Amino acid sequence: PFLINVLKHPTFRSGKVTTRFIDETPELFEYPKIRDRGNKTLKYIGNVTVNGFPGIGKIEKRAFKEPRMPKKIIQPSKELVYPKHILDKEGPEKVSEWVKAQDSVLLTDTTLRDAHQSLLATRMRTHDMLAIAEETEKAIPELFSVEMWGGATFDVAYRFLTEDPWIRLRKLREKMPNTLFQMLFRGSNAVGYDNYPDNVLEEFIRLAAENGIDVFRIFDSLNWIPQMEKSIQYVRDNNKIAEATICYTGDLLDPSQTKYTMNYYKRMAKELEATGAHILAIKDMAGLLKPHAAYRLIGELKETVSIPIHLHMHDTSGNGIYTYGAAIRAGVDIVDVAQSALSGKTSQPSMGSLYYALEGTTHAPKYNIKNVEQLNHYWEDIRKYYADFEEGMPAASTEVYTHQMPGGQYTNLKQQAKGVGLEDQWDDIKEMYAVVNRMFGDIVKVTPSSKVVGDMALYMIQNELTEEEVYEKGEDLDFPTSVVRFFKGELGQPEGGFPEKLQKLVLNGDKPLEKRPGEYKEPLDFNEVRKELSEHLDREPTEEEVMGYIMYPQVFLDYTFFYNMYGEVTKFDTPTFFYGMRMGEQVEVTLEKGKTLIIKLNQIGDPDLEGNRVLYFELNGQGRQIEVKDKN
Ligand code: 3PY
Ligand code: ZN
Repeated sequence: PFLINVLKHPTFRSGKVTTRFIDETPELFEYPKIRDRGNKTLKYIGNVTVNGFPGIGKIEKRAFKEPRMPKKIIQPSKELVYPKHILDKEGPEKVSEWVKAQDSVLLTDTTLRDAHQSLLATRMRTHDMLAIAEETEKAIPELFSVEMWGGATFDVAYRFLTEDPWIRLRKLREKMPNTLFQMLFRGSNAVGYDNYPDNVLEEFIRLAAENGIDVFRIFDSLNWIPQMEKSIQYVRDNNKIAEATICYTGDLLDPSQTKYTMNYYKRMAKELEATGAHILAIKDMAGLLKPHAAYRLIGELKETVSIPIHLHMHDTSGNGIYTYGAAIRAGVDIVDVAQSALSGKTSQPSMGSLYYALEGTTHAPKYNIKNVEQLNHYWEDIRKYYADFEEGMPAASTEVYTHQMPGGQYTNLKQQAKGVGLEDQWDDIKEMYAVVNRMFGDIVKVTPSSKVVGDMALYMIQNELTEEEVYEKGEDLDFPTSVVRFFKGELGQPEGGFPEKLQKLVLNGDKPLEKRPGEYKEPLDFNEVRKELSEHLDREPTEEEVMGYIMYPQVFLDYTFFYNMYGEVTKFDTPTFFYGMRMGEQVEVTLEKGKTLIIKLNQIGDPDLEGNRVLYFELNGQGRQIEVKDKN
């Protein structure tokens, strides 16, 4: 049809074809571009239909209903204050003052980040976030913030979803201009597992701020402040909110606790306040903070620092709401919750449950529960799309108080165990996790230190090693790389130092670092990296692409490879993205306003000798065939 349209055009027939002809009739020449995009789309759908999606394999596509959207959102009063407006007009200190002046507890909604990281292996797609973003801002404008970026989402977006996390950030920002956006930043590990040179942290924070992040929750996986100071300063330099974090571990009220005591937390809180934090976060990444401990911890920290306190926890034990109740009575300023449909278990406690638990009390959060319940219908329906990623625990489990595994790691480590065929030994792995923690000297366990503990636990189970055998055979053991790096000091220094005997065995003659790892690193030459990447891409990369490449070089290159092959797969609805199409089914993919592809799958041919199948589609009414190699 492209050629026919051109041939039939009067100018073409008159023979006066100049470049102006192309300029003045772009619609004729658009066609190959759309055709190319159409082809890529069919290639993707054909491939996922025949071969399934990585990690879940080939599964018959179920019939999903359209997710329910809110029907009637009640608007808030006119006097509502948006902390985002305070930040933009008056700066971060004023936001801290405003937070402290509120009687009611404020909320951060983690649905778009930690909730799906902890329940659905971080697989939530931008498509499903964007569809509810505007409604969320309208329905709960009283939120302190929405956590929607950082942690594992950066890596997973590129690696598994063929999405650019920077685009996710910008698009959500367009839809939610009045809401503070919050990210989880792993201090000197940024959004990776490695230590980066200081100028990389600086550049990452600058770009994140420029693209729309307002609140940076900065933590270190060993609670080592030297690993956080630079990041706090860079956030301040960008006039954004630096939320410096203490990771909570152990049990504050356990009389045998000698390391992570009230004095430890108070000392750390004071130091973080002195580094220039605008807010202090208590990050209970595993969900170990029991109600009475929370009351004591928050009460005493409120006396210790004058910045507001933001509490984060996971509901793994099922005690989350009780702990929040106690923390709120003790005066905590902000707590993290998720939409009910994505709350509980290894995720955050439920926003709706907290509402009713506090109804009528002085500190009850202010928002419209009916609005929230309507949003929750949407999430109830969306969660079904991701059922095949639900690897977590079936219900609350109090074993977390023993193994102390972070909520975000639970599904991950289980996947990792499955990958090496140790799925059936999951109970042993959890026990070994606690043993390894003790061997390491009782460390804070959160990305990336939690991965070190997990890797060692898997290693010991896989090689049938007991604790004693590790000490006996240590010199001949080939410890996992992450364990060697940890004992070398590449993640920084744990409270109380490393256990010497084990460190000697693991390092096998190598000397540990004595200073902050970043101090040994030369600043990165961004120009060099840009040049290198432009050779891979065959074009000039954006600053954000350069940063994606710095964080995850191979993952980023693989992402661009798939992007070039399949195009903007973010435009597909989620069932089509994960499961492809059923025979006879019709789906619509809107590539941009006014450009919708209507796709029907008519037939799948038998494989030829090489295993290739022909898929017969209709694309906007025209027959199209795509050949796909059947890998099954
Ligand atoms: C992350 O670093 O991704 C976490 O969620 C830690 O809790
Ligand atoms: Zn968390």
